Formats: sequence, C-alpha cells, structure tokens
Amino acid sequence: MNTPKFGPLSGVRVVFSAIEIAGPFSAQTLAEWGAEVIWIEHSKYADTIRVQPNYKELSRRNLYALSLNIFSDEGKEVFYELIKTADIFIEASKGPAFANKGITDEILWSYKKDLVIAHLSGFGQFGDSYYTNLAAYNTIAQAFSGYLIQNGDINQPMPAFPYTADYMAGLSVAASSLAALHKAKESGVGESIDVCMYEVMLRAGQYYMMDYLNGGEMCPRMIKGKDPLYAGCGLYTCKDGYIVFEVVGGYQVKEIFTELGIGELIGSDEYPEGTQLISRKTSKAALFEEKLDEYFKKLSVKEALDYLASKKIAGAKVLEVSELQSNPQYIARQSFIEWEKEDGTKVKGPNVMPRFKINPAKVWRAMPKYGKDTKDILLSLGLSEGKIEELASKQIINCG
Ligand code: CCQ
Repeated sequence: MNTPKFGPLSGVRVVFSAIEIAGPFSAQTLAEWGAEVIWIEHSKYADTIRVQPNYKELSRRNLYALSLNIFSDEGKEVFYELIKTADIFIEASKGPAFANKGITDEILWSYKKDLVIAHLSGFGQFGDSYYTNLAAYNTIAQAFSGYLIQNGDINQPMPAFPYTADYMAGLSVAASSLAALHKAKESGVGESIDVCMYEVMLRAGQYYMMDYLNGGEMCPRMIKGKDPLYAGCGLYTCKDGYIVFEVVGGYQVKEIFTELGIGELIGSDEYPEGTQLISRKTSKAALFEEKLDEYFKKLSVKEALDYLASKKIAGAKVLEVSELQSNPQYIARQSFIEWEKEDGTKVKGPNVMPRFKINPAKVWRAMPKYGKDTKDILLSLGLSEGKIEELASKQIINCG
C-alpha cells in the first residue's frame, strides 16, 4: 500500500462497507483528508454506484477496492484480520444487520480494542423492530423525519434534491467517527456509533419544529421560494434572472425600507428602530414583499446585486450549473479540478472540501476497478498467494 502522507488524517486507516451515497460519502471524505480508506464490496456483485457513468469517479476517488464476502466463515476470518489494522470501521446496512449476522461490536473489539465503529442505517440500531430492520434511502429518511413535509412549495411537499439526506448522514458519520477516534486515542477504548438517517434529518428540520413542539404552531411551506415566516428572505425575480437575498439586521432593514419608500415605518410601534427581521405576522409584511417584488423586477441581476452589496444585504444570483465553471470565484479558488481516471483519461469534478491550510487535503487516486486491490490488501495482511487463490476460487474474494 503506497498511500501518500498528506492531510490531517494521514496515518489513519478506515474500512467501510456501504453502497450508493451516504456511507461512502463519509469514508471518501476521510480519504480526501488523508486517511487510507478500504472500500469493501461484495465478492459476487459490485456497489450499485458503478452503474453511474461519472459520479462514481468523484465518490470513489482516493479509495482502495477490496471485494470480500464478509459474512461467510472464511470471509469473516479475513475481515477480522483487516479490522485488526483499522482505526475506524463504517458500515451502512439495514439496522443491526452486522450483529444479526454474528458480527457484533464486542467481537470487533475483541480483535481491535480501540476500534471506532460507525453504523449507518435508516432507522437505527435499536428501537421498534418493525422499523430498525427496514431498508432506507434518502427519500425515506426525509419523509420519516418530518423534513420532507416542510419542503417544497405551499401547494405540494417535495423532497430536497439531490439526495440531501445522504450527504447530511455521510457528514454526520465522518464527524462522529472523528470525535470518537479522538476519545479512543486518549482512552484506548473504542466506540460504537449509531447514526440513524431519520434522526440526522430530524435535526436538519428542527428550526420551525420547535414552535410546533412548544406551542402547536406549524410553519407553512415556502411560498414561491420565499421564507414562510420572514419577509425579505428568499427568491426574487429580476429582468434577466433569479436572485436570492436575506434582509437581516437593523441597518439593512432600515436602508431597504427607505429605498422602497416605506422608511417612515421604522420607528413605529410595530417596527421600532433597530428592527432586524420582518416577521410575516406583522401588518406591513405583505406591503414590504409587494414593494420588493416591484423594485427588483425592474432591475437587472447585476444592478440588484450591486444595490444589495452596497447596503450589506446578503444576496446572490441563482446560478445555472453551466455558469459555475466560468465564475471568477470558482476560478480563483479552483472549486473544480480535473484528475485522472484509471484509463488515463481525465474527469472533472468538485475539488476537496474544506481547505486545510497546513495539511491540505488532496485527490491522489482514481476510482479503483472492482476488486483491484483485493490481492495487495490480503498480501499485506499476511495471506499467502495460495490462500488468496483458494479464496478467489470459492468466490469468498474477487480479485477483479
Ligand atoms: O439513498 C441513497 C442513494 C439514493 C440515490 N438513488 C435514488 C439514485 C438510489 O438516494 S444512499 C443511502 C443508502 N442507505 C443507507 O445507507 C442506509 C442503510 N442501508 C440500507 O438501508 C440498505 O443497506 C440499502 C442501502 C437500502 C440496501 O439494501 P439491500 O438492497 O438489501 O442491499 P445491502 O444491504 O447492501 O446488501 C444486500 C445483502 C444484505 O444481506 P441481507 O439481504 O441478508 O440483508 C447484506 O448484509 C449483504 O448483502 N452484504 C454482504 C456484503 N455486503 C452486503 C459483503 N461484502 N459480504 C457479504 N454480504
């Protein structure tokens, strides 16, 4: 294994068993931050992500590919040898699937006392057994958490797209694994983390839920892209495109009220000096929205953004995906990069995120072919060539 030393996680070894987006996003993020990351796929079939023409190149860069039947008797032996070398093990499956198949946390800790184990599932490791064993994807987590019903437009709920729950869950796994690793390094004792996708999305949808839980008030969904509770926050139309802005802050509110010809309202009982946000429950909120719509539809996007910036109001053009690459900020920060695929051709995609100043993250390896690293990994674990051939012939492993 010739993993280069870079990034804040250099020297950390991660092993993961997960398909599609959520689990792999956590592991691959750690790989971009310098961890050595081994991606386990089933020895009889590949991760479903391999059917995707381009996304797979992004979501599986910097990884090693091991194909192994974890749950067969001989496969378990290999898996435990691998676990002895790992700092973090991440798995995403239907609830307590690993424990149900005989691979409990306690068994894993008997091989590696300070192992951090992150279980990712739709409904958690424990609870009502009707739920815990269910399969889950992004939309299921959004729907079950109360997140989906808050999204979309006033007339129809809609999931946040693309695949928001997967990325939220992936980041939650990455953050919690590293928190647990920090503790395990100090205590010498591992951890088992239960990352439940619907609970991740419950937290993502928590803002207005607090008003419901503590007073019974349910926030309506957005109205044509505008915040349902605060006027002057959301999507507006200019002559040549969409913009968003958020009028927040005493200075900003006063300035824009004056510009719209309703400055005399500031200082009234309803809008005292220093008013920082305009609640839709106040009597002139609808008038404020009307004036905003009228004002911005006469301006170009550039004129609108210049005005907003001059008044310290946060705003942005709603960029088309086709506009991103030529945007000067994207160019200056190299927000997109190119790297080489295994076949030597180039692929373009987002750069690493975030940017570490002293120990930069980087892309160093293309998405590996199915089973590409199986043999090297098993040799490094001390298995002989003969044993590897035998396991391959039984389809316990696949060498690609
Ligand atoms: O949602 C996501 C993407 C989606 C995008 N799109 C719309 C395009 C599809 O938004 S990503 C998030 C996916 N969800 C999770 O990660 C949550 C937790 N995982 C699960 O709920 C299920 O694993 C999932 C993802 C729904 C897939 O379920 P599945 O189709 O039953 O496949 P599996 O669990 O990966 O594996 C099938 C079997 C399992 O055994 P079982 O049928 O007895 O339960 C599993 O234990 C076994 O194969 N297996 C292995 C193995 N890897 C898996 C291995 N290496 N060795 C031996 N057995």
